[in-house]
Amino acid sequence: MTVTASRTGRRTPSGDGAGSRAAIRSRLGRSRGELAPTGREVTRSGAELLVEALRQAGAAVIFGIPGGASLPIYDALYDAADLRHVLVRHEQVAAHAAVGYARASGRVGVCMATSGPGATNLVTGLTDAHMDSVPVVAITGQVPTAVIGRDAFQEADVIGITMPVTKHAYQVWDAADLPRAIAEAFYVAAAGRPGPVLVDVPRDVAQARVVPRPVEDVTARYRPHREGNAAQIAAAAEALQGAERPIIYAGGGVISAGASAELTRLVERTGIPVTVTLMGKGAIDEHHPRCLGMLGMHGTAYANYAINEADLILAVGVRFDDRVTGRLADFAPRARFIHIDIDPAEIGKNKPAHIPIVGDAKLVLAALVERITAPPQIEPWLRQIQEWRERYPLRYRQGDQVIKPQFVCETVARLTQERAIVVTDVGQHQMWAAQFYRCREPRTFISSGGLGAMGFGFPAAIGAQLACPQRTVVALVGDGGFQMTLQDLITAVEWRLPVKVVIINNGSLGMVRQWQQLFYRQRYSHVMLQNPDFARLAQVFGAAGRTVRRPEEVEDAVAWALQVSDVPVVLDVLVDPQENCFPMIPSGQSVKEMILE
Ligand SMILES: Cc1ncc(C[n+]2csc(CCOP(=O)(O)OP(=O)(O)O)c2C)c(N)n1
Repeated sequence: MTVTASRTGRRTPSGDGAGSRAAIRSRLGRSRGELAPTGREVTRSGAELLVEALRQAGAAVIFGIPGGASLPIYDALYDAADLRHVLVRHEQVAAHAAVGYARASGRVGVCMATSGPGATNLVTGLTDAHMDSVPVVAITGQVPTAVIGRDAFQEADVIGITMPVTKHAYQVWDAADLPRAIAEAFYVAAAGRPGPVLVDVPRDVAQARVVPRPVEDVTARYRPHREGNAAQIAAAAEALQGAERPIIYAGGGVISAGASAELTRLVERTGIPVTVTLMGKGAIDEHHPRCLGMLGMHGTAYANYAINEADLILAVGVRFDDRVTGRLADFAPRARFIHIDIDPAEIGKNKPAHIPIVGDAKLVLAALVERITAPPQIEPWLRQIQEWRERYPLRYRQGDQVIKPQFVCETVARLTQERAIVVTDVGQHQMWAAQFYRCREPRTFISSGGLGAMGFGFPAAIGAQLACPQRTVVALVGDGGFQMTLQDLITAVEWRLPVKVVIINNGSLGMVRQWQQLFYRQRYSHVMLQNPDFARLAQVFGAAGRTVRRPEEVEDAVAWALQVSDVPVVLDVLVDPQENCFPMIPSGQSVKEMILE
């Protein structure tokens, strides 16, 4: 048998302009080559090497769907009983599930798709992982090297398409390069600021038989700077000690760095109040007396007032997202900023940092705590914040007729003692969940933060439940978003995953309806939903389902859902269709324009 593989392992780093068809064709012209083993060595197929490399990298669960271009890989997976492959029903689900898996566990999530439509279906999930800095490795099949760039059947230029939304994308042209590419992909995905990495494997490369080579040190070419600069850390400590109105603004970077204990220690050592982003929920126990909950567009009024009046902000693992800052010029106008981030590109991107510290949040916060000798004198500031807290609490009124969505979130919080892993979809319910479910630990609140991708919640809950089989996983979803990926109820049934899906059913695309009401003169353009009977639909899939219509049924229904242990549960909770999510800082505005209720 003639074995064909490229001699040059094609490695396509992001940013080399490799996306265009012309670029691919010209690369083709340059890189054809034959590599034939002598016959004496033991050869293995590229697909076998890939599967072995996945095992070596510690992959335990792969979410995917096979196809023509990935057939050789799936053939190798046939013999890999130790690698659990979860056959989902849509590749978008595979990518979101890999994200849920990674965010709940801290391990790299893995998804797999065939070429063309399989690969393009991953793109939303990869973009979500990119925006929220989640370590994911996506493996895609590709058409054979001989036809790449020739509009072959099911060909898509997945490197070009995903280049802007991955940390790195490889197309492997030499089967012998696969072990290194996979090892490197796992390392790059998790190292420094985490993110998605794609490995594209042409079918003939997966089929080619080659002599394996040992994998060199994959850490050599990419070593993010982890230790913060000591002088800057000392300056930060001094600034914190001298501040009168300091506040800590903590984000998802604290959670990915595993820096929650260090953050809590800093808060306790200094007494400085802390507010978290949507991604930062769980970075500190939100029941901590110094925690002000979430800030930003739908954050607590007292967190936003505190940020607005602060004289010093310690921003850690955050990116000054516009949902947090509103109009940048008006964000914390009197404050100086200390900004800690592993990604130097973040520092000064949206707001200039007076004390920039590039480094791993865990190491930097630990060093900073050591440097604090005298806590700042901030009693008047704490009193002021307490006053705001009492004057502007999160509130809603639950009557005895219609169910308020906030009450559903609070009931879930109460009955789980806030010890569950909560995964949300995108919309009003997401913000109510963020407001009323106060997280105690890191990795227990999972939401599509940066991208805001509807359809994320339920698949990510599948991933979280597979990562943490012993934990209660609750997916709080909207009736709109759930319909984007609900076909995978059958996957959850098949794997006996007891995910609790709680639909906050307001009969509309609620968040859009809210904006139309407030900012488009109540011209409700294409937001009302005709919904199926979700409870019956769940039962058809083999899941448990129940419809909840009245306030007094909510508690019992949630308690019932929590005790189901072997199938997914769908609670279709019919809530007040008029309810809006407040407080709200309208898009692009400032605290001054905050709508309280
Ligand atoms: C894939 C996708 N399409 C469109 C949007 C825009 N969008 C943001 S929130 C929202 C409404 C969500 O409705 P629903 O899922 O019912 O949740 P609710 O706001 O009612 O809680 C829409 C359409 C989006 N975020 N994602």
